[in-house]
Amino acid sequence: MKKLALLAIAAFAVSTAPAMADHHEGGDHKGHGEKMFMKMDVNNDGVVSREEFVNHAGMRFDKMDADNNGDISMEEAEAAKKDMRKRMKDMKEKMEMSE
Ligand SMILES: [Ca+2]
Ligand SMILES: [Ca+2]
Repeated sequence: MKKLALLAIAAFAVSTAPAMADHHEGGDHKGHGEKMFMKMDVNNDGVVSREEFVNHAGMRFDKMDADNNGDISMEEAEAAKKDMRKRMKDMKEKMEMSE
C-alpha cells in the first residue's frame, strides 16, 4: 500500500510538472490545475477522494507501463514525461492557433 501511495504521488508529480514549468513562459496557463482536478473528481462532488486519486494514478500508471509488465521502468517514466511534454506543447500550439 505504501508503494502504491508513492506511485500515486509520483504520477501526480509527473502530471503536474509540465504545467508548473509552463508557468514562467507566460501565455494561457490558467485553469490547467482546475481541469486536472475536475478530471480526477470523477463523481463531481467537488472533492477528490483518496479513491479517485488512486484510481486516477492507477490509470496513469497503466498508461506509463508501456509493456504492461506491472512495473514502470526508468525508461518508461522518462518516455511518459517526454510524451506528456509533447502533448502539452501540441495542445498549447493548437490553442494559440485557434485564437
Ligand atoms: Ca469526488
Ligand atoms: Ca513496464
